[in-house]
Amino acid sequence: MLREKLLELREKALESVHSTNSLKQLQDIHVSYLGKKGPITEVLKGMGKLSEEERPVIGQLANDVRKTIEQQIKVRKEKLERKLLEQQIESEKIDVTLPGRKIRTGSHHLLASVVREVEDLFIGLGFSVAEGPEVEEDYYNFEALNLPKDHPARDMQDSFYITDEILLRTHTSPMQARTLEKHKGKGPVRIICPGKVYRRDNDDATHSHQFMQIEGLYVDKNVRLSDLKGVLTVFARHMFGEDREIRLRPSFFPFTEPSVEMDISCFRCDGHGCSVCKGTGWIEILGAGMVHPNVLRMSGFDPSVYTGFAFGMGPERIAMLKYGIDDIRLFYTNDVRFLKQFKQA
Ligand code: 2NL
Repeated sequence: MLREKLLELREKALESVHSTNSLKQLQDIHVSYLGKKGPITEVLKGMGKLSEEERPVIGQLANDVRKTIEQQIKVRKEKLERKLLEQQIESEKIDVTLPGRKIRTGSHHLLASVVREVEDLFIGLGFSVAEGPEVEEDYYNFEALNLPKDHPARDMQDSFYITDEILLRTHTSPMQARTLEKHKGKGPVRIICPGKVYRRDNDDATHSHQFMQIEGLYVDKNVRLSDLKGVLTVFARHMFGEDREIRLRPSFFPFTEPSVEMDISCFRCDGHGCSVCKGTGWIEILGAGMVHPNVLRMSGFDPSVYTGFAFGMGPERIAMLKYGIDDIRLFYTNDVRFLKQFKQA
């Protein structure tokens, strides 16, 4: 009777042990068969009723059953643990032969590169870079540049005013006026002023309410228009090729007298006439002139002792010509498809 019970227990226990795939379940099986309140303990309790001869036989059997179950649980446990480890190793496997992920690097904006290129050239000629506020006083933006309050050019340059006396600068010239003032009437002054400027304008392919300007200024004794021509020729050839010729046409700016507009011979057709130069062989690049005596005087320089030249250009225009860009808004809308075409090596 007890013998059959033990054999049946063994069979049932081993069957559960071999059919489970979970360590937790295996632990439960261990507790339920071999624990203090388990069926084998129960059998052993009933041994008192057995005869002298039967007792050691059943006792031996009970121990064997217990040992067999224990041993099979151990075997099963090791097998399950090994399987689990193998699964983990498989799932954590990495393929060391996969190519790495490409690191995408940023680059300078095309406008920044053009400004840098112009700066570097003028630094090489002995100029310093001067930068200043974009929110400017009316005095430096207009008054000090020979544009008095009733000057018609002030209406032409529709500006962003903040108060009656404060505005967003409409050109970088106020920085040049400030620098002249600081030198207290003593030359030489050789500066280049790059920066953002603002005008009230409706944006389209060729206009922007915010754009960049680079202005240059050279004030000293004996500075002549021929010096301006020489410097601008070096500039034109550096930016657009060694074969360039320049041409100065008379023009007007309130802050220079005389004033000129500079053209370069077309870099695409070498002056023969094409779509870039609209058949003229020449391309307009910048405005310039000899600093107006009134500007020198207002900034503390004696115009009978000092003379100077100044010029101003738009880096957007330079970049658009050089790289065939047809819409100024491309500079400000940060489309990477546009920007990445001008990545420097
Ligand atoms: C243009 C023309 C120009 C200047 C800027 C200047 C500055 C001082 C004194 C005299 Cl402090 N002149 N700047 C002179 C001539 C032309 O810019 O078309 N810019 C895009």
